[in-house]
Amino acid sequence: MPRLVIVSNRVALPRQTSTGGLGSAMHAATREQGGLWFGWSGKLAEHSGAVLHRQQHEQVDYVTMDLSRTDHDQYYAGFANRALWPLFHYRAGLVEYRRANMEGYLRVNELFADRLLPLLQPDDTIWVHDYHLIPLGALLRQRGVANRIGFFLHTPLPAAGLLIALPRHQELLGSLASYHLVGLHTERDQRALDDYFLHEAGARRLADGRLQDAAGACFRTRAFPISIDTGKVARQAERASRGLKIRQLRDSLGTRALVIGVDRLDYSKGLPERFKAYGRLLDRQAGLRKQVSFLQIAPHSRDTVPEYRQLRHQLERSAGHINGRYAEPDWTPISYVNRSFPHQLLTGYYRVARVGLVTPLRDGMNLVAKEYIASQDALDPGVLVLSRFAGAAQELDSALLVNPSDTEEVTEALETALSMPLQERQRRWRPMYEHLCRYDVNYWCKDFLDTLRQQPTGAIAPATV
Ligand code: GDG
Repeated sequence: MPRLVIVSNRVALPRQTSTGGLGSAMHAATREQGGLWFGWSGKLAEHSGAVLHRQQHEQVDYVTMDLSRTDHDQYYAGFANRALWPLFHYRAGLVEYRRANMEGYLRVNELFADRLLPLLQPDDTIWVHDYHLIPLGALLRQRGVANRIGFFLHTPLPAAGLLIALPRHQELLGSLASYHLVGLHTERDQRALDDYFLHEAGARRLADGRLQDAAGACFRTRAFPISIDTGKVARQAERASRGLKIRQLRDSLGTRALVIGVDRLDYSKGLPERFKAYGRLLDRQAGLRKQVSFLQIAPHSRDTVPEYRQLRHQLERSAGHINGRYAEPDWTPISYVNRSFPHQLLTGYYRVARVGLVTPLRDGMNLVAKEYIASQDALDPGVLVLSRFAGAAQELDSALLVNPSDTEEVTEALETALSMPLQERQRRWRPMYEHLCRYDVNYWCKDFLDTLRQQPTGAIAPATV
């Protein structure tokens, strides 16, 4: 089997706790067939890419490079996280476009291409991940790489009408045509990309369903909903639930129901709206006070981006306000924790929680929703309250689906979840769990890579990025 080369902004090194969704999925892929994983080390140095750090574990070579402060600020904090991330999450008002940042983004993508090139072998299958590295495929083609290259976008993709607001969108998004396969989480995201190419970039649809851009490059787009290692999460949760920490949590709850939220601290996750809905619940249902506790775990992320710092302060105020208003000496309504926990412990918390509250304003997929389902006890499962705007809602359709901006709707869903009889909880949970057992992360990887390896090679026009 050809070697698999994974390229992503960050590399989840072995034995490192990662709070991103990509890490867990990729370990599963590389474990199977071995290969190379290339990316940024997460560290800063005087010069970008001056040395490559190498590590080998099981069958995988991990190769990373440092970035200079300027490259980091322009490529990562600037263009990727202040222009592309908000745009792709439908938050046009938060987009901060600066030409220097876009140039930094292209420069770092060039550096990725230059440093990766000597590490490649002719029959490698290359899999590039996420919005940080959109132009990488085209830049590798310019350097003569003819291998099969696939790209997977982990964020949503908004409608073409919004995408064209990005200066130089043709250059950026048009470069996707250099991949053989472009994967997205949902059919809605795929439609958005197809529409963009067909209506804004002069592409046409070929008889075999692929797209051909104006320069003649042919590529396939398709939805591949990412998933989790369902069996592993279920086993972890079962084991964790017998551990000391989880027994202590159960004891401290007594008969109170636990509502849990677990998210990277990010404005796409709808946390202020969620806190508001929980506050409204306590306001409307005085009888529920002291009967329910909300645990929100939200490890910090992207602290160098101003919007994330503002969000932190907003949430601290909001949690403080709710606790100040409703807490009793023997009851804290919200426990708001900004630390990261070992994953196994997290699955134990999911299992104790009567309600999983997952209400992003937009989310490519949302693995927490899937982990919550996988962690439940079949005899006494909890209820998932899930935003319609998470990609996961396409599959987890027997959850209580809500519009996260509709405070009343989220509050009502919480009420329904907290009073749901056992039979209905089981009836809703079972099909979602069975779906996740069948469509787990291994299925996702295999499906993407099989599809990539089936794509015809050749007819890839040199790209113009
Ligand atoms: C992006 C897209 C897409 C969270 N807190 C802790 C912790 N986590 C783990 C969760 C889960 C992962 O992080 C988060 O994944 P999500 O999918 O929920 O969200 P993003 O990080 O935004 O991921 C998303 C994903 O990529 C994959 O394509 O689904 O839409 O935005 O696995 O359990 N893990 C540990 N401690 C924590 O405190 N160990």
